[in-house]
Amino acid sequence: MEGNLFDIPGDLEKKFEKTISILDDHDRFRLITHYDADGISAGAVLSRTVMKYQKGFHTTFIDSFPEKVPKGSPIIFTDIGNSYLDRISEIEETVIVLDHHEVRDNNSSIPDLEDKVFINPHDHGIDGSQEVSGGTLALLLAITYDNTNWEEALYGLAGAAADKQAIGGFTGLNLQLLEASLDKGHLEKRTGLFIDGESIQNALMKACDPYFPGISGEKKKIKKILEDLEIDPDAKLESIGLEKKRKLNSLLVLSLLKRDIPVDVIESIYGTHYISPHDGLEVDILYKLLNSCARNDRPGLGLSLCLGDNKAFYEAKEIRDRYRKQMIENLKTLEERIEKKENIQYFYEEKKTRKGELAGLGMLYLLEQDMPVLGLTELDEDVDISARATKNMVEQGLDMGELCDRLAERLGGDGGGHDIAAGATVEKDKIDAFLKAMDEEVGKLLGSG
Ligand SMILES: [Mn+2]
Repeated sequence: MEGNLFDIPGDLEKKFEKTISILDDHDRFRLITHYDADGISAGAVLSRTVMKYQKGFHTTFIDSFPEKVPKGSPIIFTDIGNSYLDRISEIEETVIVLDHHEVRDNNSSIPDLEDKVFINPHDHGIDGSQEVSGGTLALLLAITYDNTNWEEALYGLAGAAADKQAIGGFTGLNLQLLEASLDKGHLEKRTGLFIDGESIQNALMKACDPYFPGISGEKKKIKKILEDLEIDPDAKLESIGLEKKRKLNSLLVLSLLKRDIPVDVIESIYGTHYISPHDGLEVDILYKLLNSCARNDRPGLGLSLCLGDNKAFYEAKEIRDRYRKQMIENLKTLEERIEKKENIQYFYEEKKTRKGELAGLGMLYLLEQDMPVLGLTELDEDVDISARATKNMVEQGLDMGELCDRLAERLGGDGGGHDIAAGATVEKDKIDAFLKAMDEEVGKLLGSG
């Protein structure tokens, strides 16, 4: 191993050393990873790594503690585990946990065990919510294990991007890993719009993140725009000249400015792309593919494509295209479906799994910027709620996670999450009371009520 690759705290380095000796001492591993894009990314980095050393592995995806803990080989948990350290301590097998999630009720009671390694960046002064993800922790382990593993950079950083750690640029450990990958030639840079498709017309038809109101998915409008700018609709995005690129960019920026979308969101439609010279895949596209796989209950497909399965890659692409098409259809009608109270806006959405993303994209690119949005899905007995705010609201003191937690609990439901993105569940006959209370609380905080 290469020691002191990065400026990581000594006690963290010791944990990596212990992990590496476990990797060296065994030739079969159970990899258990989180059921989301960052989890797939972490699982991919470690699966690819152990495969290189002819070690056996079996990778599974979970979103809560496994009902049956596998026996017979050391277990490596990635992107999940910090909430279960007490139960993990009781597992007979050797266990390594690489998880960046912060656990509020601290785990200081967890003893140091000979055959367990718990790697949590928060224990070492590293902000796991911003500076390192499951994928990049796995990458750090892979390159610490063997300095030739830098080609894993694409897969690791995709996880960090999926966990929204690339917004405004990577920072901390993520940034160190990115810069080293660029230095070593395992990633390359280009700048451009964060839209992609077989042609420029196709990319705009499918642009849902970023979403351009009145343009995305509007064939006639797109044709007209491209004609006016004298851009061949069938041309590849990379091949149009700089001048035309600039004009197209300003036009898209304008479509968002008209909606009072904040500058930092508008700036995020264009930026640096990081491409792997090994397979031409870029971080931005890979993480979006992995997101689509996870959201369609196909994390295994995401892992397969990372392991180099071309068929899996095309299938994931199809799933993502289908998803983008549906999301655009939903975004197009979102404004008509929005209902408003004095201080909040909300909408009903049939598909539970879609409403969070829809609320998030709507809040970013489309909806009124002075009230948070709630997406509601009616289930058998409950209403499931996804709440999204803007950065600006959070800066004014709004904490949707705290509100969802407190207001739902008061009504016998439960909720929680982050300041900017949160969720709750309440019984159907409590939803009116929940919305009313939310409206009042938001009004108090944002002072518009
Ligand atoms: Mn994660």
